[in-house]
Amino acid sequence: MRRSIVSRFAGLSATLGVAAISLLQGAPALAQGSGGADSGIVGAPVPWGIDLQRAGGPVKESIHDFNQLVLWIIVAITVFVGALLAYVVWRFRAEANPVPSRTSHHTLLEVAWTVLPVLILLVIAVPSFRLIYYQDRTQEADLTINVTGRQWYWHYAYPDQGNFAFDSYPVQEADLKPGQLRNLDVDEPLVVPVGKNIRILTNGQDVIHSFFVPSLGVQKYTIPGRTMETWMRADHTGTYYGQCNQICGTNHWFMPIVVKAVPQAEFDAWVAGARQRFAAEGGERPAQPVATAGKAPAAQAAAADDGAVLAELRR
Ligand SMILES: [Cu+2]
Repeated sequence: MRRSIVSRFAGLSATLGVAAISLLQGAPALAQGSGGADSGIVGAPVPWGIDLQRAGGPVKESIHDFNQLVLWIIVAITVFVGALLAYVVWRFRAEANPVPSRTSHHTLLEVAWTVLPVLILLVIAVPSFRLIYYQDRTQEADLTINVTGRQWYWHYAYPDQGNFAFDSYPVQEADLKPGQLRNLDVDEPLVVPVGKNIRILTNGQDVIHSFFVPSLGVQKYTIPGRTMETWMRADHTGTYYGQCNQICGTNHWFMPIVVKAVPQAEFDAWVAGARQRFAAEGGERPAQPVATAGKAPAAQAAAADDGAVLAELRR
């Protein structure tokens, strides 16, 4: 009995240590990449990063707040239980307490340790539900973007800006330019105006994918035959990275997401250029043969076929 209490205490000390470390690294800047003054925020994972990614908009800020609340509740509980265990180990050790009490019930205590956790759960539940509904959709959308998950790339459409559409593929490692992130940067990022509420409508073409950009606090499944809604807003210019985070097949890794938040004027200029560029390309581009090389023979063959057909059509 004594040994088991000691080992439980040891386990708890370890838990406390982890909690203390989490607190020490509370400064969000530690866990994030930080862009220069020109590039704005960079929302991306960094080596040895702990904590959530830095918030680029209001949804992620709310997630941070909720995370802080829960963290402090966990810390308080851990400290309380740890202190209680330490006291019991010391106070009721065999030397100090040779004749153990045979008490097995204590009504007041039992009610307390039932009611108190219920109250704590209520304190967590209320802001949790509020956050879920806040993330769910925006009342006032400034523009809508349709996001389609496909095996294995993203397809974006801008119905409010002339309904142009394009595909987004990752940049191959050999083609990375300085500052670009391996397995995260793409050839055609999703460009959005800063400070605007963007309604995201997701759809899947083949299997379930998931549109996930952690620094903007957005995650939504893309399900075939079903349109789902969410929203995001970037309050700071910058580049926000994400990935498909639903295991969707061989090239699941092949679906990074880049959201570039730019000032309205820059967005308008991009839209004007993009409408021409993607209209000329019919909104679709052949899958890049190099992209699928050595990954999935079937996909590679299909991509090569599509590419050949489209290349033929263009001649
Ligand atoms: Cu996917």
